[in-house]
Amino acid sequence: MKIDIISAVPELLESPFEHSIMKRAAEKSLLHVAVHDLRKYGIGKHHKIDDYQYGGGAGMVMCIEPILKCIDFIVSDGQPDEIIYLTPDGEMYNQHMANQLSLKNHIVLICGHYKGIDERLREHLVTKEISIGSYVLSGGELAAAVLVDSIGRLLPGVLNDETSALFDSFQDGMLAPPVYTRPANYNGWKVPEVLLSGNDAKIEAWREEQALQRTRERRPDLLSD
Ligand code: 6GU
Repeated sequence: MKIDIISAVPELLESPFEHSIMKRAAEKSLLHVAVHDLRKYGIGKHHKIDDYQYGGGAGMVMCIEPILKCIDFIVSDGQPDEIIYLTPDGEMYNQHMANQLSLKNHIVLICGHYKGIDERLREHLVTKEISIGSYVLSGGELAAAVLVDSIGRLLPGVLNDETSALFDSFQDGMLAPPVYTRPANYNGWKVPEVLLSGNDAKIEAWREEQALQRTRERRPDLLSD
């Protein structure tokens, strides 16, 4: 899979994919992430990428041309399946969307800044608009990192059995059960007895019950979906 990210602050995306699971995905050539510096496609000698908004009001708007030029460059390497604009007024991101996007071959992420991008790009270019939560970020870069990580770990071959995405919270519509490691008793803080019992069926039943209870308490919305 290839993910192109268009950013006015590419420095923000220098490290997130260079460690741990994302690093392994790149090394195995399962995921290729390319970050494009929007300013390279800026207008005039100052490489302008934003301008005042028509009708007045505070805040700059990202111009059409630099983004289209960057897209032209990306498309020369093949037509993407989706061009996604990251914006607080987009569709709320969730595991289902991550699963769907992980099935695509090539997606482009456009990181918004300031007041956002010219609306005409949203009408004519963008195929999906995504928000990662009900709060405002200074730019779409951290949201892009969230998408890349959540999608990348779903690609076949990225995770091994131990880290299998099948056991993630949300993947079966439930939160994950609590987990424990040694020692079994830390100054009186004890691991639940059942986990030490060696009875696989009992342990599995306990985990299911805990996952259900945790989901009921913390995210009842997941159960009603
Ligand atoms: Cl995708 N972008 C920005 N700037 N803020 C956000 C967001 C995205 N999702 C939630 N807040």
